[in-house]
Amino acid sequence: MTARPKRIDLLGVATASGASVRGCGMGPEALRVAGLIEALIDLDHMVGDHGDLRRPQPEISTNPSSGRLPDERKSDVLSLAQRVSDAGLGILDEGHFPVFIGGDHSIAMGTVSAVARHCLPVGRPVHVLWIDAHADYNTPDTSPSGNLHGMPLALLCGEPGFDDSFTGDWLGRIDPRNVCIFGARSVDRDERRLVHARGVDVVDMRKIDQLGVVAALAKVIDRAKAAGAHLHVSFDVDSLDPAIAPGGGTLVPGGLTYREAHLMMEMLHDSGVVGSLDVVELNPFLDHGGKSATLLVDLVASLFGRSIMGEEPGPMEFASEQ
Ligand code: 4U7
Ligand code: MN
Ligand code: MN
Ligand code: MN
Repeated sequence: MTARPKRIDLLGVATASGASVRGCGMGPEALRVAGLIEALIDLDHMVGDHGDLRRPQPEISTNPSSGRLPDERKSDVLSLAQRVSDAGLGILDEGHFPVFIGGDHSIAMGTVSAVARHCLPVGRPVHVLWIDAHADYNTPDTSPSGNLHGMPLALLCGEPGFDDSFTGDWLGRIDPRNVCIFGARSVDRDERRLVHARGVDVVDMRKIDQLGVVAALAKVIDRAKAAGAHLHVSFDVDSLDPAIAPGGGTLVPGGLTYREAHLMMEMLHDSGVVGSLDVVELNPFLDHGGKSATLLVDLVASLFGRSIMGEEPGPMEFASEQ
């Protein structure tokens, strides 16, 4: 059973600058409206809400034909990543459990680097569980789209191919052999070569179909436990099947089912190794009446201890009821 974290601290990052589809900047507010804070309080957790980080100016296009220029979006992503990293480090140094709510997945450059800055100086390894339809391991050379939400893992793992403007606290902090991409079903051609070459563990949907989520996830948990690692979970809404979670800009059929996703969260809770969480890529504009937002809140609640029957009774309690 997990020891209760002292306090759960939410940090919203209201941005879509890493994506080409707009709307996931509204994700943090939608998760609050869907009852994220109330669900955690209902589980007897203390919750702090740090509000949302966002770019200082509104996202107004200066280029009516094709939206905001790639360079503008890139500088947004980089400056936000640094601010997320600093704020996340502050939360971790206080001893609280950070829940980062996106925003597009480029914010994970900041979230994972916060964890690395907190853990690595004291010799604690960082393992990353990246639950996603995609591998997010493109570099500017391999990316078919140029969108930065498809590149955070490559940056975090120190892939070459990024220009000098990408210097920051996130660069090359993570050992790719400590990363597991879980739920993948859309990996680009050259991206596939990179993840193989670097030894990233990819549990794709076929493996999940064959092994089941329990066996597949147990391996990840056992590895993190054996290493005494901090496990960071980065949950992209598009890991879920589009039928149950339509609120994403890059949906791919054949995703995790309702029960598979819940069972994963329940196992992660019981493991006690998870120390930080991202919930990213929710696009309320594309969602169907809050369906995906509500599901995400329920999944986060499962990760923080909600279960169907409540706590398992201990042997004494059980005996006294006979
Ligand atoms: B997400 C893509 F080409 N691989 O790089 C790319 F298919 O954070 C998609 O997982 C990336 O939603 C999706 O643009 C990024 C594409
Ligand atoms: Mn992603
Ligand atoms: Mn994705
Ligand atoms: Mn996406």
